Amino acid sequence: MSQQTEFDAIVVGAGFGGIYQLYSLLKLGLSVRAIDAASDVGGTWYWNRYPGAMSDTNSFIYRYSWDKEDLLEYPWPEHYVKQPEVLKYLQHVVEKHDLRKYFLFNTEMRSADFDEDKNVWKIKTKDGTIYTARYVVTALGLLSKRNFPDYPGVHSFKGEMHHTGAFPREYDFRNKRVGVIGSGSTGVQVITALGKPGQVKQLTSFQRSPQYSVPSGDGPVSKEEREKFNQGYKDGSVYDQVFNSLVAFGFDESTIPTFSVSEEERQRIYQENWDKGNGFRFMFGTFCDITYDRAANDAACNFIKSKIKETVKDPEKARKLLPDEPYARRPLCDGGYYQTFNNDHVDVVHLKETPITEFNENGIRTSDGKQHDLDVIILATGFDAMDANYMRVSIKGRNRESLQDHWDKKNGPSTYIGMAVPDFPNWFMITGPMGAFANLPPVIDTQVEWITDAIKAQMERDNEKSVGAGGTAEGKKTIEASQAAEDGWLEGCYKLAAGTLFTEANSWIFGTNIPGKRYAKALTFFFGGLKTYRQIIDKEAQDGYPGFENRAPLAA
Ligand code: FAD
Ligand code: NA7
Repeated sequence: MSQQTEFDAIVVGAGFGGIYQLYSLLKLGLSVRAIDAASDVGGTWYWNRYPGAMSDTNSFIYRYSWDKEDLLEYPWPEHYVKQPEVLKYLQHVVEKHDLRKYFLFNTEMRSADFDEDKNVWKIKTKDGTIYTARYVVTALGLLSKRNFPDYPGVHSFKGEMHHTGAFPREYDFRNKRVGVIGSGSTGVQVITALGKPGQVKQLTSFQRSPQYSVPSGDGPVSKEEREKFNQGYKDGSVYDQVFNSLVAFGFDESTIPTFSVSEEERQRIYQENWDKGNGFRFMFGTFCDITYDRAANDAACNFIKSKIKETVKDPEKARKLLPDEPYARRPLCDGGYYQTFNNDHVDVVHLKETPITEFNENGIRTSDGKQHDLDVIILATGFDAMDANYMRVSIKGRNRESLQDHWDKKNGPSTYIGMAVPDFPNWFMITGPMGAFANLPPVIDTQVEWITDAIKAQMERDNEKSVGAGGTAEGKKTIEASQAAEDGWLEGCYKLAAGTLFTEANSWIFGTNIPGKRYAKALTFFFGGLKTYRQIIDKEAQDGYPGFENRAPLAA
């Protein structure tokens, strides 16, 4: 029997976003498949298996909000979930809801073309198969295109070299000299894990920009703590707080300006949050102005720097680890990163002082002429984020215009409410550009539920008698964002971002981490917070989708 290729909807991606979207569209009665280039579900947590890989959102809210039974019963023994646990959790959700049969793995989308005559999308995959669907939802993730450094001789290294985003499942570095390039969230996790005694013979961090990292506050969750969280899930207070907050990290953001309190009180507040742990808590839970007021930012930086100096015993290592930029990237937290450098077998090379000049057979040479012999090089060099996952496939909407052409006109990625693009009918994105900057599972839940409602509303508008038969698109109208709506959203996003210090740091958030990136310095998030984001998109739905148009097929 030939394989079915016509569906009501195709979901691309099998991470948090793709799994929930598949589940939700199936519940609507649609015929759906979810495809992924990977060989199993998990997304981020399928690919990122490096030592120390974990979430830096607290466990109680790094999960779906919609499966109440799982919220109460699914185990999370520590305050942060580690990669194998998140992967297992997502696999569990898939099994529990009997979703596995709707996935097509090892199935990479290479192109998507909108057929205006029939109002259907044609998705071509790596093996040449063409799937037809009325609706497409892309959940490609914002951090899945890996960034590789381009040093002279990079391919001549004879040892093992792994990017953290595609790490081998089995490794043993116990007698190996390991170099880690990168000290963002991932580098900090790798170094903290491998720097512990007995993990490797020697560990060298090749660090270009030292970062501000605060303790995570990880540790076992006691029975009493779990009961308290469960009570919060039951009475609704946990998600009431999360969905009505700015960054959705499970704590109340501060409303106090840094210099409205005495120096003594300021230090007390920093210390209190340092002791509680979590990067987002430190950045947003201490004072309200760290991300936009330079003096407030400096004060927070000074507190963290004092902790680095206090923790790292070797003054030369401590000097190298001190950041010299504002505290304005996605905030980091760790389980003993700075302490790791007190181990004799762990060292740091500051690449701004002695840049890498070449990779060679035996390792890495730096500009001071020093040869660093290595057995393993770990590239914790991050991702070409956000729009990159869309740029590497060909997506063509109305008039055969590509998404890239559309974004070129704006000199950067643009969407309406982070989920739709004009002239790309019946096509929605999860975690696309210009969505809310916040803890992602609650953002994903928000977007999936909104997209599902929008599709349902469109089907009701078309007065469809039956769905689920596959290939039901012909004659039906589309739902697509209007150009005016996208323009307005973009303008609002830029206004919101104008005041933030985040624009000053080189990071994936603005695409400034990738040399020569097409849309460098372009905005990629809505910085107004999850609460406001939800209010705006709820109103869009309640008002009958005024930012969207409905168009009949040309051949109708
Ligand atoms: P992903 O999980 O990235 O899944 C996208 C999937 O799409 C991938 O499996 C990919 O193979 C597939 N795909 C992409 N393109 C194609 C294509 N063309 N064809 C077929 N398949 C395709 N976020 C937080 O909020 N808190 C955290 O603590 C946190 N920690 C993180 C730690 C790490 C190491 C990383 C890398 C990210 C972290 N994130 C965190 C972000 C994380 O990506 C999100 O929390 C979440 O997992 C995103 O889910 P998703 O479904 O949107 O995308
Ligand atoms: P990040 O945060 O982009 O960090 C990448 C790191 O790699 C960062 O320290 C970079 O230094 C460094 N880097 C990148 N290219 C090079 C080259 N060519 N040479 C030396 N060093 C380099 O990625 P992560 O994976 O850590 O985290 C991404 C997100 O995943 C994170 O925010 C969480 O949401 C999870 P730089 O700072 O550019 O000087």
